Amino acid sequence: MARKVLAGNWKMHKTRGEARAFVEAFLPLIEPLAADRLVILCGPYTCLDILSANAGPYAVGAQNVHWENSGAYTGEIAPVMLTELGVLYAIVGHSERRQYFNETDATVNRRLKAAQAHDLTPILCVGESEALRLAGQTESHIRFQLDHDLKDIDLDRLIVAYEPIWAIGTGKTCAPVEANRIIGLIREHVGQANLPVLYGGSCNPGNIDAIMAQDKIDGVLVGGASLEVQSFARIVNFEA
Ligand code: G2H
Repeated sequence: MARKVLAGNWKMHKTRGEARAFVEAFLPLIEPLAADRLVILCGPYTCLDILSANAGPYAVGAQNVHWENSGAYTGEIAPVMLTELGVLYAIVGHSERRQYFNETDATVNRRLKAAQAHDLTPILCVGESEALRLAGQTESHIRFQLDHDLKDIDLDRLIVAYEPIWAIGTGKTCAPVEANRIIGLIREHVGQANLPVLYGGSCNPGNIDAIMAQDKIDGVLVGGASLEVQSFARIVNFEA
């Protein structure tokens, strides 16, 4: 049976000291980790070495990755800079990158390719805005993103996260059955039966069991609720 993925996306939160304290308190709460689970902590770049030093019970992820290995790209991070720190995963195309930093499907595709070329498993985020959902364009928008983002991408080394933008950090969770339906469509459209597809958007200790009870959802990408130790430990230890 494929492992369930419980990924925390810390976004621009946590100093090095806070990351150290989190890991120290978190490890005893997830050990022994159920054999059917994979925990990934996606911290800010400045914390990745701290996360790697304690990795094992969990794996380390970054929140972005550039397509070049070096160059005049102020503020960006190269794949080799991440792999050197023991990073195994990289979130690509998060809606906050698309919305605030002009990330496009074309740049998302380049980042995905670079990640895979350096043995980083990308976690591609797709999802619709509230306006698109209200206009009945959820499915067509996601299909468009998948078609463009995944051009020439190895589908065997990929995780996709369905993150409806209207549910991100808003406290509005997508109903688990609806997330399940869209995730089924994503897997079908990509055409890869064993593609891990996660749900993301206001996931928390109160809704994790209902989300994970859905048959097509392989895991979760968690923002706010991954910042606090007890909260993320409860999510990781969801009741199957
Ligand atoms: C969606 C999610 C993590 P949150 O961005 O990727 O954040 O759980 O805070 O809605």
